[in-house]
Amino acid sequence: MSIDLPLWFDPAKCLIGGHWVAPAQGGTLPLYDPSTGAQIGEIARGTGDDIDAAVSAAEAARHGEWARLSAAERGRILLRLGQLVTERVDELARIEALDVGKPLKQARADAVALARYCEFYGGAADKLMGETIPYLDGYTVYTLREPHGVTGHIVPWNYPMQIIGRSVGAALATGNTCVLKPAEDACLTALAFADLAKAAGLPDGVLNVVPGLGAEAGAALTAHPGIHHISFTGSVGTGVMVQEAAAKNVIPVTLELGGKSPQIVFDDADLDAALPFLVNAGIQNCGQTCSASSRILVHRSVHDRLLDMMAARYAALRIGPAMDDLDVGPLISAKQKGIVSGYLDQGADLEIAAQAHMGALPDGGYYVPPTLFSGVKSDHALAQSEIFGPVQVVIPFDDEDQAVAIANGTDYGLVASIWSQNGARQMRMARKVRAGQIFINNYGAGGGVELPFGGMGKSGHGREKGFEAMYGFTTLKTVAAFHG
Ligand code: TXE
Repeated sequence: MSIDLPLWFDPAKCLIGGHWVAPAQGGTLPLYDPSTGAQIGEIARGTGDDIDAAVSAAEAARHGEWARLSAAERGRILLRLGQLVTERVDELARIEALDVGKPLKQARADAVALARYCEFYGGAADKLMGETIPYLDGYTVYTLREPHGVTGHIVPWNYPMQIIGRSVGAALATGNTCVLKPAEDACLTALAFADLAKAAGLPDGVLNVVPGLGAEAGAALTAHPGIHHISFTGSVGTGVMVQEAAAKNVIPVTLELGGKSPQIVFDDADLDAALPFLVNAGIQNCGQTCSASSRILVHRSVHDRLLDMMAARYAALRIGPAMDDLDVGPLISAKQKGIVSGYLDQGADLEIAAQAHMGALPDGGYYVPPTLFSGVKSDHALAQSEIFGPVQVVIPFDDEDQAVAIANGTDYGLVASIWSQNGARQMRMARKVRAGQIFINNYGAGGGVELPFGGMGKSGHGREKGFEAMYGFTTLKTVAAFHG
């Protein structure tokens, strides 16, 4: 049992106050390779004791050297970190592919995005400004944007590097210190990143990482009275618990809770241009993407034609171990395979328009067949629930109003796309569809780190990415000076 990678850090340790330490209670958790189901190592099982130590270290660090650095100096550290990530992109991609099971190319894109977050927030660190406010005669009034203090970051397993980049990157740029709790199913790149941050010159204690179970380390972090802000990406159920814990300490919380995102295809759409986006947005990372497009809403007049086109693309999908770098890898875990298989069973009464061919796969791997259902009523469980697997449903509509009603007819509102050549329709739909990001004649826009991202409804609240995230990681102070 060994990790077949040259790791330059010990995954059974936490990083606290700049030191690699074994968890206080000495626990470990098994590390599985999703591509084979084999146990390949052990990771640290941090608990409340380690969270206490990490929060204390972050509290001390926020009053130390970190507090005295100028915004430009903070930015330079992030830029150096971005450079170190760039130098290690291929190693980080291999670590992530092994840990998460995503095809190597997709893991590499995540590592490149992590470097971009460091660059973006490094460059933005000294560009966040307050305002002067015209007020009564004899006053000068201005606002200061100050860091919250110690920020908690609970990260899921689907895109560890991207989510750490957007969350920790923005928090550091604005002068906060961080305690990061990566997911028990995928924590290796969080540890790798923290080690690179140390090498980039981030002062000890500014970024602490405690791997562990959600119910142990995660719950201890969210309830900790020493935390001043919490940022969470994960399921709605856990998000509610995180928000309840934050409410008890009266601290702000940013929640990103996934979605049931539609792509809406009108009869005047360029179907050839849309096709790769329609399918890729459903199967990327084996469908385990918060902004996955799991609903394809299509105008009835082009429904059958589009279905045939999508079915041909599904038939060509290649599935296999992460390191084979095909189109689709395994799911993250046996638990996730159970969840997705349960949804496939619920679709037993539906028409399967396409199902990818599985071929010969390692026995213990967590594979499920990418599946496209058609003739799905919009109130069916498969059209309502976040499946978080490579499963898409196609739903026909007759006019714009009906498309809007179906698009907005779930609890979620994360992203949506509109495929149409009609400019006025694009604008109307962009206004009417409930989602934090709307794409017109594309899906995802390449995932730009610059683009504010977050949900409406049960997809969560607060915005990550771009400059907008920096407002969320600061608190505003108004200074009113009377000078006569
Ligand atoms: O999520 P959890 P799970 C959705 C997706 C998936 C489902 C279950 O639908 O099928 O959630 O996945 C930590 N206090 N998404 O069980 O439990 C946990 O350790 C504090 C959507 O993995 O939400 C991990 O770090 N933290 C999503 C993180 O929360 C706790 C990404 C996510 O785990 C905790 C992942 C607790 N009590 C899943 N319990 C997205 N928005 O992209 C768990 N955690």
